[in-house]
Amino acid sequence: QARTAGPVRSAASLHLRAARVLEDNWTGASTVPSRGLYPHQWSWDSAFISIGLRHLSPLRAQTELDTLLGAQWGDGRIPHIVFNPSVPLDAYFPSPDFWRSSTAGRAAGAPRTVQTSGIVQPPVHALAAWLVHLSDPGLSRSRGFLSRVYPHLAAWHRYLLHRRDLGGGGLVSVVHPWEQGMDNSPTWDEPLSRVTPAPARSFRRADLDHGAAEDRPTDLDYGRYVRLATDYRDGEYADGRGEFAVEDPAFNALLIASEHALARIACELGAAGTARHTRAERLTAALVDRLWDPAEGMFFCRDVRTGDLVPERSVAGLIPLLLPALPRDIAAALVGTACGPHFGLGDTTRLVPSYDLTGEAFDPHRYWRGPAWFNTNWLLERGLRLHGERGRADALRDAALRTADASGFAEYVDPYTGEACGALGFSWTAALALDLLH
Ligand code: 9WN
Repeated sequence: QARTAGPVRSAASLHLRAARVLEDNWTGASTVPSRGLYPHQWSWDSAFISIGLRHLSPLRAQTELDTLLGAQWGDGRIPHIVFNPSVPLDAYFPSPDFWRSSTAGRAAGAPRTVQTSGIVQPPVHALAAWLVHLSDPGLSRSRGFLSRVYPHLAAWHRYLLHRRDLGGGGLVSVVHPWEQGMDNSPTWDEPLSRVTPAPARSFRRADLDHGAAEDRPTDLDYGRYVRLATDYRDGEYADGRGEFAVEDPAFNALLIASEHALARIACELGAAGTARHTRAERLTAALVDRLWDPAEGMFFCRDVRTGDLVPERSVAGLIPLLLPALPRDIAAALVGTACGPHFGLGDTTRLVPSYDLTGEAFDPHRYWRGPAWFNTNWLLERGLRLHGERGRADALRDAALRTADASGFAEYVDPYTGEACGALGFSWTAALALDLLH
């Protein structure tokens, strides 16, 4: 049985502590994920951060998203990192001189004045923009927030749906593990094994200045990350050529949830949202068709280069629970899998782990190979609530709040004990705790 972390300390003081983390990580125009390990702006972090920030300052939440969208490329992609020019180059690897966005990304329309990476991250942004709007519709309307972000978000979805349908089945492919956001998930082991690693001496891992080596991806993982990113850059960030192309259920589910949000934004702006809702439903059907495994009761990744499903159980395969148009029997099967021996929800684990508890590669401390993360648990809490699982959703919310607070808003935690791993004072942990509190 999982240990409990004691009673939630007062909600008001939890609110204050979470707000302080976000205050400390605020740079004036956006929020860093963590001061030491991640000193720039990250794409999906900012989306989650704005969802929490809206409870402190809807204006700051709008600014967070405006800053990110200000770095969008002409082809519609939202880069996974927007670099802060005042941070030394050696503070984070890969740095702007690796990505060379303003030169190598010229053909794809990279901005000239701001340096960014050239890959993307999961499209949580339209969902975030809609939630930010709802927190203070008056302020949002008076500042023209939705009419300003809508064309950017529409172009972003267009890029993904048109340039990234590498499997030809209507779903989006990621071309790098960093794009999906669960960097060293065992899901990538097989598709990555075909990639020749860049030599370890050709780069310096700044992450090891801040994080424990046994909690982080290995040097071999990094060699492959660097090789894939180098090849993408050297091909001027043109899509469709790389060795690595994977359809991931979480990435696609977040796109679909965001497409539903974009439909709501369109309605709020006086346009019809029906076509977008219909497209979201069509994408949900494609997700089921291409990635659902009825025998296992969860979604899996499809390796586009081999055409096969990757038989590793990652939390990414549960995230489609977030989708309103999911068939009832599939939603019920996902809840069963989350509560079963592989993820232990409401039973052996305190929070849902990032990877199969019974999997050979399971490691409770190594990054995305087992630890529990707060963004995925927040998404599952929403999914449970959406599909009528109120008791389970309440229990998961309480566990997330206790664990976020007791761990010092850790980046990730041991899924059994809640022990803190990675950075402390991590922004999306604080932000999503704030959101669960409200
Ligand atoms: C690479 C910022 C990011 C998160 C990712 C997480 C980690 C970066 C890294 O940190 O990735 O993008 O250096 O390890 O895996 O999900 O967005 O918090």
